[in-house]
Amino acid sequence: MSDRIANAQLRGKVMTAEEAAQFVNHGDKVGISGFTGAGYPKALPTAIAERAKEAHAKGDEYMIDLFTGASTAPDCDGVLAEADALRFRTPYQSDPILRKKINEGITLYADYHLSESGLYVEQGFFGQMNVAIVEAVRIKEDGSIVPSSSVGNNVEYLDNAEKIIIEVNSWQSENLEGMHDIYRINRLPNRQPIPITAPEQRIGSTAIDIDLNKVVAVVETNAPDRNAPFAPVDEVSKQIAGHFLDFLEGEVAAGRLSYDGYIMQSGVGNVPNAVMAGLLDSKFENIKAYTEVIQDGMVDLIDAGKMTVASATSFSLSPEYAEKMNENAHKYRESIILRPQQISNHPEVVRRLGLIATNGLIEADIYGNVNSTNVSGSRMMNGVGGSADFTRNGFVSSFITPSVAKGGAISAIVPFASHIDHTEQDVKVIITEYGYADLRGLAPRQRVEKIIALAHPDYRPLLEEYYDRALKIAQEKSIMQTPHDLATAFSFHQRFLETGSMK
Ligand code: 0RQ
Repeated sequence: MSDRIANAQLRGKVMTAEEAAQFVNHGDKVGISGFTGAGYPKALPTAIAERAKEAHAKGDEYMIDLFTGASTAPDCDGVLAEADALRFRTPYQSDPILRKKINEGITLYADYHLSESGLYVEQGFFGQMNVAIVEAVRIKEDGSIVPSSSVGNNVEYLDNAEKIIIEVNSWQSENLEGMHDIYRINRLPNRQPIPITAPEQRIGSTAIDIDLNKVVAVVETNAPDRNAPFAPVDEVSKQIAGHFLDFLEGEVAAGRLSYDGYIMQSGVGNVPNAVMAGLLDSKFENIKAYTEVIQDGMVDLIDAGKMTVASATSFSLSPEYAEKMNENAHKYRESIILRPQQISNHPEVVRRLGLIATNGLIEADIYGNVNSTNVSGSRMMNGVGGSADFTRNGFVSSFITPSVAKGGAISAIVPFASHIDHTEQDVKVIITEYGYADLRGLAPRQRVEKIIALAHPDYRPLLEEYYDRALKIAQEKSIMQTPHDLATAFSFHQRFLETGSMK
């Protein structure tokens, strides 16, 4: 048995994943660790999926409701979705098989703000949590657990579930201990201010104390986190990163930002990663991140001495960088803090710190409403994640996107967003490879020209034509605040559904 389990009582609970899966029953609400492919349980999901397949082969029902930090990986969400073992899923996912099951109607999906999902569990909105399954680097002598490469909603699940299963993963570096900062927010009506006034502040403990009597199983694993590698930075991403830096330079010129101490939040994905590559060669120094995930680009900024601290809830690293993190965790824990997602994404702290938020989008409309989640208004992509936690509360909230998707068949700029996650009030800057539109201080009609200029040239005339038509109708009827032609507002989407292209 691994010396990573230092508590005698819990050493007595060690068993196989198959044995532990017997504690997870049909209909259970199961809260697990895991955030963007980091720190999810490696053995139980497959064992639960096997139980589901066996039950289904016998004609029995077996499905669970699964709660996580955010997305996980093929050997977690993927295997469970494949086995039709997921009845309900929240708060975020990005697995292709699970996405298919959600869109086919097999799995119900509740897409919630990541800062609030743990709160909902505490408040009982989902009913009683039955099982918490959490990956740990090690179990300490007193039974408290050192989380692994993410914290997510671990505390909320461990506190609120009836049973606890711990996976101790020896692939994760023991030197991650000391990187976490575990802090519980008092329940209402006893809330106090969260005492974070700078990203580098630590306010809690490095391990999670748990009720040992709830632990029904401890499972030992040795398996890597599974994140996809980032794509090489392409020309479009480079152009977007360039415009983003121009925007930052403009903020410096206007006296709203300094080259020293820019605080960033960055969404996940290839384009945000390219922006970080752009920052490597910029004039910005002493960059700090108060964000949700730490990706390769941030590690590069730390290595280059450009970034002094990164506070997040999880890693979202390529396999190469995950290995590097494991080898050098003793060094990185000096500049990286992993917090519960209620804290990493907390509106109170985000507003106080005055950070610049940067996220991706599916589409923006000509007035600046943004859709991050539902393709053509209906098909779920990933979820809102933490993008709204940061967008609503950031000092400046920006969105970065290529002007087209799917080889040009889809325009990221549309007449009317077919689903709205971020409203015109929250979206301050939009950036594509054609430039940036600074929407601050502008009324809806003043934004239109700037936003259409961001669209791909193939789509600009179609958007201008739409706006002319909308204006004419609005003038006739004296409804000029946000002119629309409702009859054709979704014509781009309709054309795409009918022909496979918005053109
Ligand atoms: O799919 O690879 O199959 O072609 O979306 O698109 O351009 O690589 O951009 O990786 O930044 O993702 C909104 C999905 C953008 C992401 C979204 C398709 C496109 C491609 C990826 P393919 P890109 P990104 C904090 C922040 C919500 C959560 C969030 C997201 C794939 O940013 O999930 O912000 N955001 N969290 O082809 C159809 C469109 C499309 C489209 C792009 N209009 N229609 N498909 N795609 N636009 C982190 C967390 O919360 C964890």
